[in-house]
Amino acid sequence: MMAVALAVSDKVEDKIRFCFRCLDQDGNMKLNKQEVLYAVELLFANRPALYKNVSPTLNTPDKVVEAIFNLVDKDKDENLDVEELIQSSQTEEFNKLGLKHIFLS
Ligand SMILES: [Ca+2]
Ligand SMILES: [Ca+2]
Repeated sequence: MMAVALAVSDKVEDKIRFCFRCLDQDGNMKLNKQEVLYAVELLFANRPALYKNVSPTLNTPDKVVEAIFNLVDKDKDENLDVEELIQSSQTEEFNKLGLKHIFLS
């Protein structure tokens, strides 16, 4: 069982690292709010159903970006790094904010 769990978590980590690089437009290994907003706006455009039933606090891309930074940006430097994302991927909120669809699809 241990081996299975490790294999799965490696895969999640690989996917996050891959998507992170795609979204990191200036290649500085950090995602700023603009880069995350771009991803969230794409998600809103492509998967409108995803946000249809969410609370009013998450019904615009800007609000989702704020919520993502509150969750993921542990050191509050206004940038998301890949380790912060991998840590956050274990949480329920990660799925709720659509991060799963951004980084794990
Ligand atoms: Ca960047
Ligand atoms: Ca940070």
